[in-house]
Parts: sequence; structure tokens; C-alpha cells
Amino acid sequence: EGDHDVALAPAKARVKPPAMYQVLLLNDDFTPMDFVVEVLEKFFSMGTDQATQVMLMVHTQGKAVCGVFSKDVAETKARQINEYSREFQHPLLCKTIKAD
Ligand code: TYC
Repeated sequence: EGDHDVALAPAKARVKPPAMYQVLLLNDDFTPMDFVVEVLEKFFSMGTDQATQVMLMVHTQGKAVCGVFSKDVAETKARQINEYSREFQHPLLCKTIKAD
């Protein structure tokens, strides 16, 4: 009972690493710089210096990669950041894109 002879398929030699997704912040003309720094500190565990550098990169270049994660983690982070920004009535936009 419970121990029939079931032929199992051979285990695969290895498992593919998960596809990775970049989490990007996009620039806009309205979100305060301090709020973007807070978002980077809160959602990416950045220190203030790194968060400020990334915020200024977005501000001057239009966008920047804030982190690279598995699909689920990346999409959850982007959704949480967009919800958080809307909660404070800021248009800050976070998106994900599949990494190469
Ligand atoms: N451009 C915004 C300003 O001048 C600052 C900003 C930076 C907004 C990064 C969004 O992802 C962003 N207040």
C-alpha cells in the first residue's frame, strides 16, 4: 500500500537557471526626487548614496535598471512600486523587461 513499483523517469542532469528580468524605473517631470530615492531604498534595499546615484541616472538618462530578478520577483516589485507611487499620487512608473 503506497509502495507500488512505479517507474520514475530519470532525473534531469541539471535544471535551467530561471529567466531573469530587469526592473526599470522611468523618468517623469513630476515625481519628487526625494520620493524616488525613498522608493529605491525601500524596495531595493539600497543605501542613500546608491539610491541617489540611480535616481539621478533615471533623471538624466530617462531610465535605469534598479535590479535583476526572477520573473515573479521582478513583476511583484514593479507592481508594488507602481501601487505605492499611486498611493502618494505620483506618476512614477516601474516596469520589467526580460534580460538577455
Ligand atoms: N525628473 C523628476 C524631477 O525632476 C525626478 C525623477 C527621477 C522622477 C527619477 C522619476 O524615476 C524618476 N522631479
